[in-house]
Amino acid sequence: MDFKIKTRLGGFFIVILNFNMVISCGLKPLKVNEPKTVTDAVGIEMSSTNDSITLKYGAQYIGKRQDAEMKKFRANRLGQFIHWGLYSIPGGEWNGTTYLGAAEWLANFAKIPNATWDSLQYQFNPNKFNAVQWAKMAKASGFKYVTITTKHHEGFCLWPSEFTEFDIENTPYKKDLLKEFVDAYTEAGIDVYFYYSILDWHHKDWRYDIKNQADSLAFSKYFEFAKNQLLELQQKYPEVKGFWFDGTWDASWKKNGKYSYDIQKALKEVNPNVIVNSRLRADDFGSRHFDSNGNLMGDYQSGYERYLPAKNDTLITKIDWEACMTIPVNQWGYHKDWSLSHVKSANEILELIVKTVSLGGNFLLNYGPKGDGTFRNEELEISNSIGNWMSKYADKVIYYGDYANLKPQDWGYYVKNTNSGKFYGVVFNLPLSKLLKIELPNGKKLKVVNFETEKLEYHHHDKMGYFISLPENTPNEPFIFEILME
Ligand code: K80
Repeated sequence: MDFKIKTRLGGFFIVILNFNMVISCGLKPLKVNEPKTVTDAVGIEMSSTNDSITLKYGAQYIGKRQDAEMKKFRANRLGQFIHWGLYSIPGGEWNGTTYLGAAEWLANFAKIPNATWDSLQYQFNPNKFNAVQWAKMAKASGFKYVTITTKHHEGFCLWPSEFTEFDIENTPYKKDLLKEFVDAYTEAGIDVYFYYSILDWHHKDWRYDIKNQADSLAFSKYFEFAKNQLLELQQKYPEVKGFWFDGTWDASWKKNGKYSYDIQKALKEVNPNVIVNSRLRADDFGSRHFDSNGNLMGDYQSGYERYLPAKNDTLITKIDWEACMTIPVNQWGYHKDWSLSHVKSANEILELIVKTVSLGGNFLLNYGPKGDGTFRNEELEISNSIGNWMSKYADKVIYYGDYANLKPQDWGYYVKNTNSGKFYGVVFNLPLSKLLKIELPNGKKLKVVNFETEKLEYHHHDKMGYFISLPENTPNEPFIFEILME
C-alpha cells in the first residue's frame, strides 16, 4: 500500500490511499488501483503550491460541474446497471461445470479459447427481449437513469458497429438491439448511459502492457478502434448522456494517460455536457481517477464498486461520485446459480441506496438479464419491493437527496432534499421502545417533527439529544420523518 498526500479541490486536503485491490477472478489475479478516501486524515496540512506538478494529461477542469446535465445526473441519484452480452448465455456454467466467479469473466477463468467463446455470437438470439417492458420495469423500480454494457471485456458489441464484425448484426438476432433499448428507455423518461470496456479480450491489438515498439504500434491501433467506436456510439445514439468506462487498470492504459485524456476530450467535442466517469482516466504518471495533484479526472468518482464509503466520510461529500452494486456478492452478468453466495434483501439494498444518497452520491444497482432477454425472478422481486418503497419516499429522500451535514446516527441516515430544502431522517433500525433518539449539532434546535400526516411529540434531554415518540403502528420497515430545525 502506498499513501500519497494529495491536494484537494477548493482548498480541501485529502489523502488518497491507492491500494492495489487484488481481486482474483479465477486463475489470473488482476490488479485494480482504486482510490479510497481516508477519513481520519482530515486536517492534514500541506503546502499546495509546492506540490503542484505540471501535467499534460491531468484533470481537464477543477471543481464540481454546475451545468444542467450534471445537475440532472446528480438529482437522478438512482440508476439501473445492465450487464448483457455473450456471457449471459452460459450463465457461469461451461461443459457441465459451474464456476463460482463472476459470470461475465467465465471466458477468462475457465480458459475458454477465443474461437470457442466468440462462436457464442451465433447463439445470441434474445427473442424474448422487449425493450418497452424493460423500460417499464425500470421506471416502476424508481430508476432515473440506466447504464448498459455496450461492450464488456469479451469485446462483443450490442450495437451494429462499422469497426467490427463481432457485433449484434452478426448474430441470429440481427437487429439493432441497442437502438430498441435507447428508444424505449428515453421514451420512458430514463436517461441512458453507455458502459464501454477499454480492456478487450477479442481485439488482436489489445495489449496488457507495452514492452516494445510493436506493442506500442498495436496499442495505438487499438486506441483508434476504441475512439472510433465511441464516436460512433455518440453519433448513432445522440440521446446518450454519458459514458461509463471500465477495464482501465492494465499497464498499457496507465502508461498512456494521453489516450484517456484524448477520449474524454473527443467525446466532449461532440457533446460538451457529456458525463464521463473517473475510471477512464490515467494521468502522465499513471495515477488513476485522481491526477498526481489530487484533482478528480472525469466528471465524477466511480471507484466504489461493491462497497461504500464510511457513514462518517465527509470528504466524499465534496465531490460527485457514484457507487455500483451487485445483488449477489459478485455477479454482474447472468449467473444461473445464485445459491452460491449471499443474495441481498430488498431492505439491505434500500439501506445501501439511502446511505449513498446521505453522502451525496449516486447508486447503480446491477441487473444481469438472461440470454433470451428476460430477467430472473429474484431481480423482478427486488425491483418490485424497491419500486414500492421508492413510490412512497423517493421524491423526498432519494431524488435531489444530498448530504445533510448533520451527525451520523445509529438508527439510519439524515438526508437533505436540495429541491425542497427539507431535512429528513430515514430509519432502518426501529427502536422497540418507539422512542427514537436523535442528535443535532450544537447550535441547532428541533422545532417540528413530521411523520406522514402527523406532528410527533418529542422531549429534549440536555445530554442525550431529543427523544421522538413514534406512533404505536410505526411500520417495521424503513420509513422517513421530516425535521424542522432552528
Ligand atoms: C473487472 C475486474 C475486476 C477485478 C472486478 C470487476 C470488473 C468489472 N467491473 C464491474 C463493473 C463489472 O463489469 C466487472 O466485470
